Amino acid sequence: MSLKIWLSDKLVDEKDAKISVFDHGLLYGDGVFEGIRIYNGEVFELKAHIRRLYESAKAIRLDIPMGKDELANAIKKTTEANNITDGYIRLIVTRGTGNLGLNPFVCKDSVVIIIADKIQLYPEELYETGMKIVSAATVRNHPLAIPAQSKNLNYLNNIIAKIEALDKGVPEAIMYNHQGYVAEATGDNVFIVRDGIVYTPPAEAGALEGITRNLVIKLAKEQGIQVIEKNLTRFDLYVCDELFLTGTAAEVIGVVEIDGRLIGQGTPGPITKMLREKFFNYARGKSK
Ligand code: PXG
Repeated sequence: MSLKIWLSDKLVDEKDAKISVFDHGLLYGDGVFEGIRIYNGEVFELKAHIRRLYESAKAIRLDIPMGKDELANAIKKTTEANNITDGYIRLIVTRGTGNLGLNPFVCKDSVVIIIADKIQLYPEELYETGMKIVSAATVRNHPLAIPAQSKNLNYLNNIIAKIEALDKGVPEAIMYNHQGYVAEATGDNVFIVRDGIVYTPPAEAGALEGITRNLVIKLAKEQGIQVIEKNLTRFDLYVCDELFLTGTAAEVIGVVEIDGRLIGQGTPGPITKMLREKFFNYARGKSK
């Protein structure tokens, strides 16, 4: 089935959804994006995603050529035109067509692209058995180079770490920052549990402030669980009781082994399972 894609100011057929080879999004990775879920026909946490997109854009001095309400409307139109009730939205703003120089200001019009499609998920059994992961040797981008809070089209740092994971036969890798503290996984935030307390690295450690992360923190607190944002070391991951990742695609997924060290009993722990279930129900509108 051919999709309808939002391109700049209207819906077009997939085959006509094309951008210039001079688009700086392609030439330099100059642009920003969001990955958003649709559950039961509702765009999940739309306000938070739009806010983050505008903040990512502001950080790189990219003007988004439409207002927030207008953008929300375009997203809605795109999901409806493709009859997606459970799926995934990729929202992209590229710098637009320029020339073969770096100067972004020669690009007159930034390009808004909205794709609504099915989502590629981890197999269901991985949530039951838990995931094995490794530590990446590739250091997370220095925050004074590219801030992790800005979700931009430069994903090579993450992709190189993802290749390390795949080369070792696992789906994810933990990335550490220039100081050796845990930053995040290649497309997910990191949490550990120790003695009943939940810990996650602060954004300053080089983590994207994940929308799933923020919700999981809220859901944990609602259950009376203490959540502490603090710097974590590789050692902390090795000796924790539970380790889990959060993100738009993965939701909440338990990790049972890292760098050959078993976590807890080698199956997803009780707090991981509870938070996964709370998040699952919240996202699907069962416990609002
Ligand atoms: N860190 C990074 C580097 C990410 O790219 C997250 C954390 C989690 O943030 P959210 O807001 O999603 O909780 C992300 C998000 C994919 C995919 O297809 C990846 C993301 C989002 C959607 C899809 O792998 N990354």
